[in-house]
Amino acid sequence: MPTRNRIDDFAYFTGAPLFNERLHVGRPNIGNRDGLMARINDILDSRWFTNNGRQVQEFERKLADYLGVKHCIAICNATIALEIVIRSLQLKGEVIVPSFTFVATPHSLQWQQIKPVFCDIDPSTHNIDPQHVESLINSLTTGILGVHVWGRPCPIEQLTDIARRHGLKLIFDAAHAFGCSYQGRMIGNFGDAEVFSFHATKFFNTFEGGAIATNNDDLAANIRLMKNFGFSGYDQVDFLGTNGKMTEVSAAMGLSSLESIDELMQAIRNNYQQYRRELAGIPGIHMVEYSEVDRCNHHYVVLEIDAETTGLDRDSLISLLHAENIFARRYFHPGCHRMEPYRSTDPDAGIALPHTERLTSRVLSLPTGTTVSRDDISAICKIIRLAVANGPELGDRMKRHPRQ
Ligand code: T4K
Repeated sequence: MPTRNRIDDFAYFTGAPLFNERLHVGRPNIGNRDGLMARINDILDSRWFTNNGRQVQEFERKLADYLGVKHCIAICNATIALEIVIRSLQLKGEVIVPSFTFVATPHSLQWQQIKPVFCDIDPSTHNIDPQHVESLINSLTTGILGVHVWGRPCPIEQLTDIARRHGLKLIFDAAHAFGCSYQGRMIGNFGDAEVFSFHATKFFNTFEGGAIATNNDDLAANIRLMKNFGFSGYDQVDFLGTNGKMTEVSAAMGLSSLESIDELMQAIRNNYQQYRRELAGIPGIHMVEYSEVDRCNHHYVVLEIDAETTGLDRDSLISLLHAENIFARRYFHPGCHRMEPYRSTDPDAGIALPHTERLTSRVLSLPTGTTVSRDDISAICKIIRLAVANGPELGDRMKRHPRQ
C-alpha cells in the first residue's frame, strides 16, 4: 500500500487519491453467505415471503435467546419500530430526547405530533445528560427516549430512577447497541422497550430491519398487533395499526449474521484496536473508548478533533480524507435541533445544548467493518498522523487553496 510522506503528496493538492475505490463508513458486513443462500432458496421454494413466516419466527426466537429478553419482535426498520413503541406506550405531548443522534430518533416522535424536547449530552460519554433531562420535565412530558450513542449504554440507572419518580415511560433507541451489554445484562432488557436497527450500515444487518425488545408481555402483544395493521384474527382488526413487518429474506440475512456474530465482533474489535494503537499519542485527537468490562460491538471508530491543539479543524481533516477516497462521516452533524422541522420551530434551541453544539463540530467516524483491511487502517492512520503533525501549515494552505 503506497503512503503519504509529505503534505505536498496529499490528494487534496495533487488530485490523485490514495485509494482507487471509496472506503466507506457503513459498508455492510455479510455473515454466513452459504447459509444465507440456502435460506433464500428455501424461501423461494416455499413461496412464503413475508407475514410472520418461518424465518421471522426463528429469527425472533434466536434474537430473544441471544439478548436474554422475553420478547423480541422483528420490524421492517428501526424508525417504524420506534414509532410503534411510542404509539403502543400511548406517549403524547412532549418526550425528552437527545439532539446528538440520527434524525430518525426525533422524527419518530414528531411524525406522531409529539414534540421532541432536545436534551444536552454529557461531553465525556456523548450520551443524554440525566440532570438536564430532569430539568426539562413539565406537565406535558410523557416519556424519555434515550439513545445508546456508539453502542455505549446511556446512564440507564439514573434515567430509570427519573422515569419512575415522574411517572414517565422510558424507551431506548439502541440502534447502535446490538451485541452490547450494561453491567452484565444485554442491551434490550432496559426501560419499557428498546429498539435495534439492523440497517445495512449497522454492524449486524438484515439489509433493512430492526427489532423491538421488551420484557413486558402486554406491550409485546400490543406491538405484535400494531405492526400488522391491528389484525387480531382473520378479518378482524381491533385498532389502528401499521405495516411494520420484516420480510423473510431480511430475517434470513439476520439468521446468517447471527450464526457468524462472534467472528464479526472479533474482526471489528481487531479493527478498533488497530486504530487505537496506530492513532495513539497524536495530540488533539481523542478516540472514543469502550468498556473493557461490558460487551460492546466496537462498530464506531469515532475521533474527537481538538482544532486548537491540532491546528486543523474537523472539516479540514474530513476534506483531506475525502480527497484520498476515505469517506469519513460527520455523525451527527449538525445536531437534530439544527435540522428541519426543528430548526424552524425553535431556532434558538442550541443555546440550551452547549455540549451538543461543541461536539457536532468536533467528531468524525472512520471506516471499519469486515471490508476494511489492516493495510487500509494503517494508511488511514498515517495520513491522519501526517496531517496533524503539519496541522497549522496544512490548515493555512487549505484555506488559501479551497477545493471545488
Ligand atoms: N436511531 C439511530 C441512532 C440511528 O443511527 C438510526 C439509523 C436509526 C435510529 C434509524 O434506523 P433505521 O430506520 O435506518 O433502521 C445511515 C443509515 O441509513 C441509517 O440507518 C443510520 N442510522 C445512519 C447513522 O446512517 P446515512 O444517511 O448516513 O446513509 P448513507 O446512504 O449516506 O450511507 C452511509 C454510508 O454507508 C455511505 O458512505 C455508504 C455506505 N453504504 C450504505 C448502504 C445503504 C454502503 O456501503 N452500502 C449500503 O448498502 O444514514
